[in-house]
Amino acid sequence: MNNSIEAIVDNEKDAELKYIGEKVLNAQRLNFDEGVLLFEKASLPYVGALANHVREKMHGDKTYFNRNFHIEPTNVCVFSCNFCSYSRVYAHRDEGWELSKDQMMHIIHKYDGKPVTEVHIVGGVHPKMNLYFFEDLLKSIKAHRPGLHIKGFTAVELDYMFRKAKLSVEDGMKLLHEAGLDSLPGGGAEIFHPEIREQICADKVDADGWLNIHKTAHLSGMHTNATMLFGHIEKYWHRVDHMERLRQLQDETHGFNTFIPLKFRNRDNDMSNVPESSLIEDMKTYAVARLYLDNFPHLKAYWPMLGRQNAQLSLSFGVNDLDGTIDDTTKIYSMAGSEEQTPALSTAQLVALIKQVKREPVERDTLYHEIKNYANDDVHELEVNPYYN
Ligand code: V47
Ligand code: SF4
Repeated sequence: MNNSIEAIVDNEKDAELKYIGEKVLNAQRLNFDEGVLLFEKASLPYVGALANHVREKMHGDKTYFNRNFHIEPTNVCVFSCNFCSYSRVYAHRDEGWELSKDQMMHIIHKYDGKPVTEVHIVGGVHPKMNLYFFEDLLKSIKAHRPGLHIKGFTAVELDYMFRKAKLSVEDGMKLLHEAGLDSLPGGGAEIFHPEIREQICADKVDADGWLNIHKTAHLSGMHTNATMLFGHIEKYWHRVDHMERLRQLQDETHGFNTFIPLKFRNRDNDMSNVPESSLIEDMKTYAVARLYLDNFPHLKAYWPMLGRQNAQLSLSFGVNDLDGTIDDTTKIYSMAGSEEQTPALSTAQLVALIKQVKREPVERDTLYHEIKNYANDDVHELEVNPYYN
């Protein structure tokens, strides 16, 4: 039997899906309706094979990860996103935490001499932690460790900080960039379409505001990521609409590095009645994202949220990046019901996970410069049981 991707497309019985497959083989862009159709009609093996074809054409077997750590300045938040299990509203701020600059610098110092390349700073939106507080923090981090890449602040946090400081997005971004901010994480995007956004996170920055902040970062020479919170009350077309808006901005700026679909987890939040999506839906979402976002270089599965085994599986559905060896699994997911209770994966464990599924582990920096390829390293520390992990 011929299992080549050409034969898989050729054997597809549905004419529309076959046509989409031919477009993928010819590197032609999918349109909105084709994106929706893939979600609605394609079998998992079909969409997976197409996504894997694109993944291997772009990256071969390479699977990237980095060495990073997180700082979460506060979980106090002025907003009240219904899916969030993490924040404590400002009125109940005594139940939350707020780190001082010294406490955050203490965390930075803990990594002195360790081979981490990135700090990811993200948290709630605290009214007292303003633009100038973070400017000072960024300057102190860079003064202490200039080579550490600072990926920080979602567009939601930035929108609030800039508005409060009465600065334009351009001026606010310039100030933080000059203070040491190197790139933006992808959070806060959720689902852009107002029909859904108004139901799940009505009070924070809207789609145009989010996109404008990322556009401004791109135009000032910074790279950013983009997320999509999926598997709750949205329909397939909302996901495609979300990706369409990102694809259009990327055509303009080429500033996005990575797309990160985030699976909605339903524990301890105001959407606990909404069931979580199935593994099949999750894999399909990665695959369609790989096919639709033809101008995004990377697709990331965030393993603390997805679980290790499913993250391994995603590497056959278009994913080529597993985020990092996070030392302190971010609380936002453990509080929302992610099964990942173990606080960290060592580099050896992450390498082993990737090798188990016959991919090539590559340590990268934030901007995807290769630091080390582990293809020929013996993995001594195969702590992850291949049968029962
Ligand atoms: O925007 C909140 C999500 C995001 C839940 O850029 C939830 O490299 C699932 O954006 N279930 C913040 N998700 C985290 C984030 C991120 C994470 C890792 C890497 C990068 C990157 C960015 O967390 C929020 C929201 O979409 N989130 N609550 C929940 N219950
Ligand atoms: Fe605040 Fe972010 Fe949680 Fe929304 S998702 S309530 S903005 S911490």
